[in-house]
Amino acid sequence: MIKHEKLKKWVEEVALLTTPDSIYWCDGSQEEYDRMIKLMEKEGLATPLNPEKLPGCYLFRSDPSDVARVENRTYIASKTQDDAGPTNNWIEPNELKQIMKNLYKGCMKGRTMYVIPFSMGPVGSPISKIGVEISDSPYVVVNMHIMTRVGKDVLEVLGEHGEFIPCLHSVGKPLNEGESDNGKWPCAPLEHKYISHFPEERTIWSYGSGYGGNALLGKKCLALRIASVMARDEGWLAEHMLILGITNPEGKKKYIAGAFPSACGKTNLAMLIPTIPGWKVECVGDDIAWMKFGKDGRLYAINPEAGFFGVAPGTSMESNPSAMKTINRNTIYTNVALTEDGDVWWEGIGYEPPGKLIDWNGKEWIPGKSTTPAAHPNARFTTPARQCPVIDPEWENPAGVPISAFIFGGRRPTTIPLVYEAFSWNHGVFIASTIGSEVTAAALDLKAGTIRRDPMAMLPFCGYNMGDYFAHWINIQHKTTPDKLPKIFCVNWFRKSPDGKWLWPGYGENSRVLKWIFERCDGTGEALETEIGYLPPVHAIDVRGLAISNETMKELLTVDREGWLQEVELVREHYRSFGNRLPKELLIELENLEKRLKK
Ligand code: SAT
Ligand code: MN
Repeated sequence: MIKHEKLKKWVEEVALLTTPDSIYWCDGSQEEYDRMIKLMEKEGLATPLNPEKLPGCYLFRSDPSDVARVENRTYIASKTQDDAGPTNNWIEPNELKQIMKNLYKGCMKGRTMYVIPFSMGPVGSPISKIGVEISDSPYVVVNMHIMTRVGKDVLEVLGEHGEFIPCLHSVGKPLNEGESDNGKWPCAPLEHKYISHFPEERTIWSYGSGYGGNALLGKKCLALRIASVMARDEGWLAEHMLILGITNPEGKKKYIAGAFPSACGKTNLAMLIPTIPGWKVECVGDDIAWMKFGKDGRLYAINPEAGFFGVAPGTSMESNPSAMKTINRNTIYTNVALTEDGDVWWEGIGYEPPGKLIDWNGKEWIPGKSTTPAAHPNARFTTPARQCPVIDPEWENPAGVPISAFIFGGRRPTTIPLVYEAFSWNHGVFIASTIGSEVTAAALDLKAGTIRRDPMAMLPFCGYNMGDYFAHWINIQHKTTPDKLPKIFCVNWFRKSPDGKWLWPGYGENSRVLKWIFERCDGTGEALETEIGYLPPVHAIDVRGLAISNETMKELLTVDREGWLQEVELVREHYRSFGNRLPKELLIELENLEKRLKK
């Protein structure tokens, strides 16, 4: 029985507002998972895949209007707009609640209301947080089973008075008497979609979308937007970062956390297979890191998630063999293409389609003839982290893993070297606040060549004013002594030559850069002091066995003074948008960089 009065009352209130046909409390069991899948199979929403090839795997096709997070419908409804800051959408919280209550009224009619108690992080870890998601989507239930820890033991930890984050979700598609979804993914039109966060109340309200980060509220909504606010108030870090462990041939191990804007191969890096003999990389997490200082003054990280919600297109035995070996069983596929023998296929899977396909829209797709992508570019797999062949043995350690280094990167064809190290914590925060990717011609609203800045890769995920977030990063160093802080590095796998060719091979070869980072943390790596930070001399990057010329390495590792002076101007412009909330420490770093470059 539910002992938590506040939770019971909230569930009753929501039921009164949304009028579901029934209420169901999730227990997180395999039996429950299987039952939900069967239910959706019957509704025509889940397609079982070939059990010989992909045991326990199912395919879902979402509505074409509901295929990704909707940033322009995502709100940080803090009491004042200034607290949400210049990078977030804002509506006054009472006004937004009124709008949403009108939408929620009767919205679960004809559906079951699922109550999903979940833990972000190992159940009972001092770094973990508990959430309860109410949702009318069984698709959400099964995905939450994989992505978080769902079930009875969570309610036990919660006890009678434990703290939880209420997460309310509806697909926004009530059913009339006798009506069913009949194979059609339920969701509301775009103008009715709201992904809302109330940071002071630590509450999430989502309406109208069934997809990914809009609906699996533990992920971006709780573990980043709400958690970033909690982290600010409580003195820790909730970051959009992968966590990996790297072991040298002598068996010495260090953990690294890294932030990259989307489309930089974060999941690939998290599961990288080193090309340098004797080195090993293991994965703690591919998307989110929660970090607190331990008693020893070091920063400890947990992965609050239990699964990977990864982009399928581009994932192949070449780009990410570990991911491919993770997703061959017990995996939910959304918006990939289906082969005639019940297998999956997507663009960039590494081989030609074996024949006719059914595309992500459910239509016939003929190789060589069809001109649209067979899989949606944001098609996803939801897969248990424990299945990953390179999952780190410590990945569920409730105490977390000690972080030695932070790496920040983006897609920058020019200027930014392959790797360099910050002079100090403040300098590292400065670098992190300026990362971004060059916009390709494909993004319609921005000029090609423009850099879309994505500070700490947190632009869509920071639950408060980004200027204050920078200040939090500056301040957190005082929780420990400088020698205990992670060292901060900037990496760039995406440099191009003037004729447009990649200068660095990337993928497993990135281990060569990780090796230097490891050595720097170990006190053995060589570095040159330059205007922009500590750069490895060419011979300090181990390129044995790699066909790369000395000239190319030099190009990757020299300071392009002209480019950097332009960069200073671009950063100045970027900083202007934060007004007087920008910490003065960052402006000082910018000025010092300019002075060094002009000397
Ligand atoms: O849809 S999610 O937000 O969960 C994934 C992503 O956009 O990174
Ligand atoms: Mn992400």
